[in-house]
Amino acid sequence: MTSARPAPTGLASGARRVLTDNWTGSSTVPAPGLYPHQWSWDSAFIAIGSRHISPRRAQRELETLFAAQWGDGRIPHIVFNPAVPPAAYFPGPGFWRSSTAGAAAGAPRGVETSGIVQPPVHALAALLVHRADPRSSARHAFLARAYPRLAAWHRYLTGARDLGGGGLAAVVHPWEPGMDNSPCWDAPLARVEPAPPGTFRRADLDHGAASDRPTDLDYGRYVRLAADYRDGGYADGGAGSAFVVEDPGVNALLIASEHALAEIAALVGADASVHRDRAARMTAALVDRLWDPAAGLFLCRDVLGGGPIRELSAAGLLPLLVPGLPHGIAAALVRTARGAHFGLGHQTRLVPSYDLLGPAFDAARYWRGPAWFNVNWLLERGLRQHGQAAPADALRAAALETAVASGFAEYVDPYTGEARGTRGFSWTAALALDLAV
Ligand code: 9YW
Repeated sequence: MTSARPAPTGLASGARRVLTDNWTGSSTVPAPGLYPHQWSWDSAFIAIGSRHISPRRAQRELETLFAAQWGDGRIPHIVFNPAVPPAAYFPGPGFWRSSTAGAAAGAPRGVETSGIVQPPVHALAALLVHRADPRSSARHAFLARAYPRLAAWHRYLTGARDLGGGGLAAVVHPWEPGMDNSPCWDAPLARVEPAPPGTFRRADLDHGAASDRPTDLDYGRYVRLAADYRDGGYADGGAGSAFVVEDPGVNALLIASEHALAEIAALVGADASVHRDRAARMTAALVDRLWDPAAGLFLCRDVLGGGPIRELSAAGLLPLLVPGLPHGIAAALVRTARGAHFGLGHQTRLVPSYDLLGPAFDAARYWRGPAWFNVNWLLERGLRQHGQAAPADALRAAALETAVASGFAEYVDPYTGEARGTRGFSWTAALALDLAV
């Protein structure tokens, strides 16, 4: 318990019910219907919560994901469940064709996956899962088996994905940073010729209001980028990529996970210093390449367009999670979070995904304004890490109340807390449970 206030009534039982209903026997779906397979960063957040229900189940959640890792180290953003009908989700296994199109990159043969990645929260999740029950973890050699997987994953991101050449990991698709239709992608995406509307069918609109979701034009561009990446054998660094961006959220999570990996290395008797050194180098690169003192925020960088993307996204606050962040920068981030653009502690109930004053702000539409529980969980942790106990306590209380009142919604209106997207969303339940215990 991090604060004296008790969790709202029904939180623990409701959260447990969501996680139990969404568990398939080997992993947890983000939400039945809308997302019927296993998603990468969802599983990391889910494991952080489900460790409080069953540490062994949380270990298995991550192990199922790790089993789908590619030979080049990438952990795919979706692991497909072969029992789910192909029409249930788009783009499904027939689109990505990982076992054949990804063969040169070492895609596994026995399981179908997507070919892109999501933010690397996994080492942090693995460490927290271990700590929930070190004896169970030791009995199953959980960390000893996870460590080489996680090390290869980070090597992929810091090697093949250093597409800007400045020591940060780049993303090659708007789905990779996990914030699909963030206004940060509008400018780089404008260069992408959309796939024609009649060439694919959006399954997501069977489950969600169109006004809460990305537009058809967005989807046309997502499909084009993914198809081009697939047709190039999922090779990185080729001339063909039309979207290459350095995102502060992805890199902050990578650095926080690199610190966790150093701890894991020490626990399994490996060399922790390589991870500490890499975390320090990446922290310097993050500040050097993405910190914008005038904005008081980290900005995304359009690697192909050659400069910072001047949109204020909650991803730019996530470096608060980085342990060695210079004090002056951490203090500026806290001021920005509490200022008029994000309204923490006064204007908003939870921190919005995007600038309240930004031209593209929309309180209902996905990553263009709504508040998400994973972002708020990360910020709560970051605030606490930088000695901001009072705003962290307030954010925690607001997240718990909103999680229950919204029926564990996928995302909410940042001002009112009104539920948006799907309900019974796994990471909302998992992270609320983690904040409550
Ligand atoms: C998609 C599963 C995923 C999340 C992403 C979120 C959304 C759409 O749902 O992506 O079809 O992959 O933007 O962060 O992992 O919950």
